[in-house]
Amino acid sequence: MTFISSLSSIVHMRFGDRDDGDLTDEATYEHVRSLSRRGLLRLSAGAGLGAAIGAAPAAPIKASAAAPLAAAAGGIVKPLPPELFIPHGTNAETRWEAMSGQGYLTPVDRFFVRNHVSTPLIDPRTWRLKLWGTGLRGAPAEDRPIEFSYADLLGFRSETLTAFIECTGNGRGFYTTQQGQQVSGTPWRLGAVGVARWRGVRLSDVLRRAGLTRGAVDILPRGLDADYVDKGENLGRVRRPLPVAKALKDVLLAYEMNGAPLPPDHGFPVRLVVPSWVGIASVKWLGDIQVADEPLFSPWNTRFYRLFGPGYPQEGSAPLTRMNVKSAFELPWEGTLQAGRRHVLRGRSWSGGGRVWRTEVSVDGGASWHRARQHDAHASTRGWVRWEFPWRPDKPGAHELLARATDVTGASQPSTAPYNTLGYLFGAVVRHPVTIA
Ligand SMILES: Nc1nc2c(c(=O)[nH]1)N[C@H]1C(S)=C(S)[C@@H](COP(=O)(O)O)O[C@H]1N2
Ligand SMILES: [Mo]
Repeated sequence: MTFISSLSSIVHMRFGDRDDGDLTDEATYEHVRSLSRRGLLRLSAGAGLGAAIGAAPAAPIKASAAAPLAAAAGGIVKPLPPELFIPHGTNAETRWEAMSGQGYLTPVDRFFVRNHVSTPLIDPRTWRLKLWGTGLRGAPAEDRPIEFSYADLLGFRSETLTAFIECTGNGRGFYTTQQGQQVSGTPWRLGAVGVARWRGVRLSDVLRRAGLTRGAVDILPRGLDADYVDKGENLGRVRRPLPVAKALKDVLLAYEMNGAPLPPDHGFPVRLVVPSWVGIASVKWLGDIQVADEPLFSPWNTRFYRLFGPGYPQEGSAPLTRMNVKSAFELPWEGTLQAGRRHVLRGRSWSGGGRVWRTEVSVDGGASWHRARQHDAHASTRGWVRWEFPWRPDKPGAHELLARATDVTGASQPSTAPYNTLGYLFGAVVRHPVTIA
């Protein structure tokens, strides 16, 4: 096999073939894209590998508004009772104590919502998923796309996947409260994450049905929510490029969440679920997907969702892909525990790097660590694990509880997170304050 044909076959690897070492981390993401920028993938098509590359250049993305029925007044449709959520503007954060006593999955009534704008209300009878671009046979133009109705998608073989979706800024508030650093963005604690059982259609099946070519490199899924205006600048609709390698590996076009149709706030009628990756990749209210034989760009992989700041290039790091390791206690923030009584501290740990291997707890500020008893040994590698640790506090006063997980790759949680101006990927051990009374 030549280098070029092996590259092409890796890019087109089947769903679930391999879990690691493929072209889906940051370094290789940039590598493949820069190779293709130099025309190598185009060359591979020219060399008779069976690719059909359209001659037309990719059309520029128009920042036009979609036409949903309406948008939810107040931005989010579902109730946001204060005992379940912490409000953050157009977003709502899950309170971790609301996960106490729950099963493995995050129920929809307490699943966090991250909306750039407002939840659009979409009629599934008129909704169409539109695919277009130079990475499809015949290079259909944006105004003459290949279309699938909601019923069409329900007619494909279905797939079920249990996976977390986590905002890249989850934990961002701790850059400031724990490390004294100023960062911009929503100051989430650890509640911008949830695990659900998603059912839908493999994106790979739909891409193939639409005529995916071997020359396709990137796709650009775009939401039907209104244009996002950032400090007076209209950036158009939410859209974030995704390498074809990841799109074919384990990405779902989801129409169900925890056994019921996707709720409006989580992307009805159809959203992407991009397991283990930054939440922004899981585009909600999917309207169209551009498929291209060249790298694609949008503000969501150029000015956002890269690391910026001292130690990073001017244009930022490579676009972020996998989430890092984190742990959270199912306890109120600044809650109270009774002294002289046995408590069972419970929590959950997860990682975009794969299954969490072990979680340790410290009740003395990090001086000593003890292994927590872990459940869900057979849970999805794309979900989380639950754990518990019995503790009998005796000294009344202020305390900090620490939890630290290690995933199968050996990645663990440091005591400080490296700074970046947008406050992404806070993976340090969080010092959870409690009062012993
Ligand atoms: N169309 C669209 N898709 C989107 C977003 C959005 O605002 N619009 N937010 C993204 C971000 S930043 C995250 S973290 C996840 C959140 O998914 P959830 O609201 O279902 O929890 O959706 C992603 N998909
Ligand atoms: Mo996010």
